[in-house]
Amino acid sequence: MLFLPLLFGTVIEAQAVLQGAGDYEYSSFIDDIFGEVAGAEALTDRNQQIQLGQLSLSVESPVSASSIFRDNKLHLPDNDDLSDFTKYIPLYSGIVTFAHIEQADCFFDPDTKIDVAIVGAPFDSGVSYIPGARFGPNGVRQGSRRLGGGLNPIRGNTPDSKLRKLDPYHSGLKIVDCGDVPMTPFDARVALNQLYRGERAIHKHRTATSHYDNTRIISLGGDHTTTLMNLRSAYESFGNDSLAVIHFDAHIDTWDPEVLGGGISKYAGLNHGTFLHYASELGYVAKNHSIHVGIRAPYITEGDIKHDRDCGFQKITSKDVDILTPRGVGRKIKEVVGDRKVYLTFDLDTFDISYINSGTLEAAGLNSREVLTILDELEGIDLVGCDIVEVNTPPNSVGLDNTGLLAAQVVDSLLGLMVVTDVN
Ligand SMILES: [Mn+2]
Repeated sequence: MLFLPLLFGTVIEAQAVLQGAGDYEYSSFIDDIFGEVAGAEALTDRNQQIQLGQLSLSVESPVSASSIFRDNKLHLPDNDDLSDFTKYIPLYSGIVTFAHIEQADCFFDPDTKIDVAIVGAPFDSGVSYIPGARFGPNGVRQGSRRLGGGLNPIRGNTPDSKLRKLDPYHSGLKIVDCGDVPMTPFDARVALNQLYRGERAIHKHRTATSHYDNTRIISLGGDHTTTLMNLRSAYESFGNDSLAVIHFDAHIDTWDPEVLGGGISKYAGLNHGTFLHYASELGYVAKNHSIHVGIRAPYITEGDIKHDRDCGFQKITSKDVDILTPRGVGRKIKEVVGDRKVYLTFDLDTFDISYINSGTLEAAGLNSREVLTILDELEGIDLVGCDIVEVNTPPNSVGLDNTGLLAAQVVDSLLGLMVVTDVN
């Protein structure tokens, strides 16, 4: 009981300043909640008393908490009135979609117009080290609950950036959450084909207001093997021309299947460290216009360096970020991709081990500001598809919340990059 009168005393002091200064009606936050705390006359008298030193802000204050509640009874709505349910929805409540965007039936209702679709790829049967990314789509959505609206003071790198003025969630584009592609955990070959067919079905939707004819996809992984299917569907849907691939990762992921897979079987050869070898071989990767960012994991054989170059990739290591600066890294990436159509794939292990849980953690990684600055520097690229992968958020895992939250923040940036070129 000691604190409430002091709190209200402070409010009344603030009110005295405003009343003294002007000739407008003033309603305080407390007034809005409890009704008028005290009559205007009583307040004026009391303020004068305080200013003259005749009244101190003590527990003997005539405006006590009990008198406030007694004089300002709560008036609840009618028993059958639910109109206030739509006025304020807590961000931690409700059925969870990415950033509270609407859910759509992307697979069985081909007539729905969609500009950007978010879809989960819950799969981790291609991991060489730590499984758990099958829970990634759910982890990203849980981590995205505070997103979904409003301008962001750090979106965009400069005050005159278009991103700085962008609220991607209310830009006029139709952005939906498709839920997840149901990928069987028991046969990776079938599961990856399910993902391909799911993405193909989404890509076939027409757009609502976007200047692209086909729906663009942001995929939530899932281990990095899933990117091969994302790339395949994007490549086929956007002109059958190779895509400039921006690959954020601690690892090169172009390993020869004979090297990472051991030549045991063809099935074993396709995994989260070899998918870019296959993507390159299949012609999805625009050679000389594709780049790795954040590389730092050891090579497996000496031949890996040449093989990686043959797959068409340049690279920026994690230490290069110190030399080039994050904005310099962004400029370098833009130089490399030019005006080609771009696919961006983001392995969460780009971040340092101190931030996240992922499939193959590596020390000496990037921090969250560096990543967000690099991504925003890519403003203007022709981004036709992207994904976040290796989001390890299995039940009871350490660091689960931060992992999902950081992954969601990356998706938020990717969404900004997709939307910014599509609005005036
Ligand atoms: Mn990877």
